[in-house]
Amino acid sequence: MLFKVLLLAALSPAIFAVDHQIILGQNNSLAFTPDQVVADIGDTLTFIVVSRNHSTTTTVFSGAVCPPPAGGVGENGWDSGFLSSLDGSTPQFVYTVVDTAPHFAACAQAAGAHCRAGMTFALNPTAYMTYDEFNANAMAS
Ligand SMILES: [Cu+2]
Repeated sequence: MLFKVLLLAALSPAIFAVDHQIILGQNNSLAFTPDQVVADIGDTLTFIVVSRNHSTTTTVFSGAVCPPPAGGVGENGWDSGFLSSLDGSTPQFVYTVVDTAPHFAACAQAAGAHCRAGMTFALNPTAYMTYDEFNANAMAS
């Protein structure tokens, strides 16, 4: 029995990994839908651009939030680069969660204009680093 429990624990990231789909530009909006996700190590985030041309790029929680810098920031951060759906496609970017730290991201388009309009996203926000505070920081940056 103990062996089975340990085996299950060892295999669980692969068995129970969840793919979280996040839409960029739903209904032509400047938004990530949903705007925040709680995920475990091994889960994936699949960002899907459905209108215009956007990116998902990690940035700082406060201060110079917008625009997020090319390459993203933070340990285990990410940068999809610009993904255009202007040709009718729905390009995707997949990020595999590798830690439990909070990560904050935004769209890098238009020199930060999308970011300042609230096109922001949080992975594993905390009670002290909430999505709402991050988004307020972005809109004020
Ligand atoms: Cu954008």
